[in-house]
Amino acid sequence: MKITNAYVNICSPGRNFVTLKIETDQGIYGLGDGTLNGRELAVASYLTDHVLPCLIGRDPFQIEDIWQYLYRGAYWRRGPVTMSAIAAVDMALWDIKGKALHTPVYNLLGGRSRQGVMVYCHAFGKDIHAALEDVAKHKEMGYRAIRVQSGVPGLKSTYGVGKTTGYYEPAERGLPTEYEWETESYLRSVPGLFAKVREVFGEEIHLLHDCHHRLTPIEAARLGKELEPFHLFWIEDPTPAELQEGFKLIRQHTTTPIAVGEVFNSLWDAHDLIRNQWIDYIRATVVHAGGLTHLKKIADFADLYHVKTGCHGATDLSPVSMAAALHFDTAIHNFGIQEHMPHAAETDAVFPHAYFFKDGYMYPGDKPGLGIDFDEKLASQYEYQRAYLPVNRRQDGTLTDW
Ligand code: GCO
Ligand code: MG
Repeated sequence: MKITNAYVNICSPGRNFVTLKIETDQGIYGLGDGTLNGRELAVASYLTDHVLPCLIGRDPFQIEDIWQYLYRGAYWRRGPVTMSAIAAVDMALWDIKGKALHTPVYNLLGGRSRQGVMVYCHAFGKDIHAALEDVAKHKEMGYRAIRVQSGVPGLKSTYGVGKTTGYYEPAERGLPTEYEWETESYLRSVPGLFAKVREVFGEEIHLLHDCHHRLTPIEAARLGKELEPFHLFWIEDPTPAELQEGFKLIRQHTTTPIAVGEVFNSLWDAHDLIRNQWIDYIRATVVHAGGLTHLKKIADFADLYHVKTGCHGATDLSPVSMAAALHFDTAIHNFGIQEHMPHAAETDAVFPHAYFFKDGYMYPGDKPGLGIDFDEKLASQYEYQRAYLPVNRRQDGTLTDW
């Protein structure tokens, strides 16, 4: 089999997505996701201008060799743009191989390790009362694990809390919006939120919380310690992770489990975190961390150190990535949990898919390959529109992590 053609589509059914299609001489095609929220066109150009010309004529079954060719062969390594582009190619090649062999991708990754993939959803509210109502709603929908975020007294907006109920989408069209931030008010409000959630909903439900890179290690240590009585499944991204040893300090002070990795793009971003057992869950994703080929290596390395996976699954990962993540989650042994933020109806219509949600679990479906398709005609009705993630400033005007 040979690759005969490959092209990138950028569309915006509800939000922007970068989709790669690779075609072969046997009529089989594969799909990959290269969406990098707020920087979509950079990945599209990296693919179109630099990667795709090198693919024509290659055997799509040689996934490892093509991965190494694109990674080592570029000389310049890593980075979110490069690794998202490589991921898009990698996903499409696994999709092609599955279709050619008439088997779902989870079979190529080792076969089923479990029946269903436990997912966590997002509940939020402008205050504790509204957040509790949203938790009740999501529990009713069947979720067994719920991430809870609430507005912080004194702040006009905060991460994870949508303007309307039910749907949270951080990227906005136009230039970046500015959010405001004050750590002390946040730290004062979070323990009260979880005390209340446990009081109302009991111990059975798994609870998660995303700090979205906003704390210093010692502040995160304080939060982790104060949340211990409420037995969270994890706190996520407690502190920016460029300094991996920052997590040592958090670890020394708290037994609240720690998850990190949605902005990572290679194993090297998590190498010290994993081998020192400073984290419990690695959240790298198939699209931003070099595709299934590299994510499998991250998971296998993490497995040696009792670290489980918890793949990022926000709406800025297209349904192609969600499909790939679910095959991965079904196959690997050290799966922990999968994030699930349902896409808008327009997105689902453009990407018909075999995966589905039932009673707190998701399933990749049994179609050959990734079990995902792309309706290019429908996609052409949704033109790309520039959109950015917000930026964040403290109340005195200092720019801080969003
Ligand atoms: C999450 C994430 C997202 C990111 C978004 C950025 O845990 O789901 O933190 O909400 O902010 O994916 O593009
Ligand atoms: Mg997050």
